Amino acid sequence: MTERRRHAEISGGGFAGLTAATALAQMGWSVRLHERSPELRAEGAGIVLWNNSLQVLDKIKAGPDLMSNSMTPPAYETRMNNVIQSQETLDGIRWRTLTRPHLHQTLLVAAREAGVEIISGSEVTGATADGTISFANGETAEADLIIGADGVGSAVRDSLGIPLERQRSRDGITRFLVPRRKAELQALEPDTEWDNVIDFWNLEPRVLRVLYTPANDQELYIALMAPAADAQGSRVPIDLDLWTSVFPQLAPVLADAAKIPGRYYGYQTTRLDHWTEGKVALIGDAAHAMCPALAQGAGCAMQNAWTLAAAATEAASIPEALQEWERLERPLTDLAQDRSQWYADTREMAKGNQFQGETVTTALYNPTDPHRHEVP
Ligand code: FAD
Ligand code: 5PR
Repeated sequence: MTERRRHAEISGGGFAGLTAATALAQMGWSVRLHERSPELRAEGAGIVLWNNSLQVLDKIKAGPDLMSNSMTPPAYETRMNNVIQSQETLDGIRWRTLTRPHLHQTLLVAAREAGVEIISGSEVTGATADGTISFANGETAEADLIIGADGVGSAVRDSLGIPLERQRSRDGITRFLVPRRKAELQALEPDTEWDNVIDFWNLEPRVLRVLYTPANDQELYIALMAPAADAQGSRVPIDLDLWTSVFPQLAPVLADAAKIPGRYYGYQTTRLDHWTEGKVALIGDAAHAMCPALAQGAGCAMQNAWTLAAAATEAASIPEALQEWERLERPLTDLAQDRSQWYADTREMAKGNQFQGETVTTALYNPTDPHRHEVP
């Protein structure tokens, strides 16, 4: 007996949508993915991934490609007014730093190899609980499963009228990819290990922070944080004199950042009343956008993409399976959201020694372990 191949339609070609599409296709589904932009590429600079998403990337066979152009820095260092507070080696925690374009490209290759049909320039306008997706060009399509992975402004979510709460924070950040310039930085500060992640905090006399994250041998990810109320600190392109006066040891890479237009993102959290409705499920920023403190937004997106694909594949009834998936998986993402929001509100990361306890619960999670919800 041959069963009809089940079909999924996905809105959004970001990290969430590409991961879900690849996982479903590898699990035997026919999958169409719609990306509104005419081009398939990642915006933004660098990213940190932890065990939860690295396990998923292994499962969808994107691991080797990812490892080829990423790194695990020797330590996560935290400084306050340039005084080292901690150098956490994160022993026993799997983590990688890389660029967003590299992660996106890796996922795109995996999706294509898995047989996902990717349609760029295709804008989704909404979906219904009974499995109809609609497009800006007036067309509609039917599916056994529809995934809204269309980001923080999700059209799929909004078409379903799912109630949400949005919490904004006082701080925000501008992110850049620049050349490493390790030799120049070493000349300025020879005793510094410039392969570390270095989280340079200044709270007094003024809140300004630079998160320095080597992404590979050539590329450096730097994120510049300032309160939204600080017009000069949050300005783009950045005010080079201001940033260089506070962080003189970073002068060469700040000069590169100042040449890039940049965009200031205010920290915010989006919480939904529910993530699924009938045959529709939401994942990624569409369902659970979070502050970046734990570096878990994309991690949770990929984790939920994988567990959703697995749950739907095993399901006798998709709507019931989706509800059960949310019940089992959502608490981990809620925790990451709450914890990240708390760090954004309190700026407690500045104290150093933060990567322990609940802060790393999501980072250590293995969403591909079939026994993960069993009580030991
Ligand atoms: P998106 O990346 O927003 O992708 C959505 C896609 O859907 C886009 O391609 C968009 O064009 C498309 N789309 C939108 N509307 C439609 C439509 N109507 N029809 C079709 N397509 C549509 N996470 C980490 O894990 N580690 C980090 O280090 C990290 N750092 C961060 C730093 C900052 C400052 C911020 C703001 C976030 C950070 N994140 C990090 C979070 C991470 O970037 C996001 O959580 C992640 O990119 C979300 O992926 P997504 O696929 O859900 O959404
Ligand atoms: N961690 C990472 C990051 O990119 C940001 C933050 C923490 C990896 C911001 O860009 O706290 O803002 C943060």
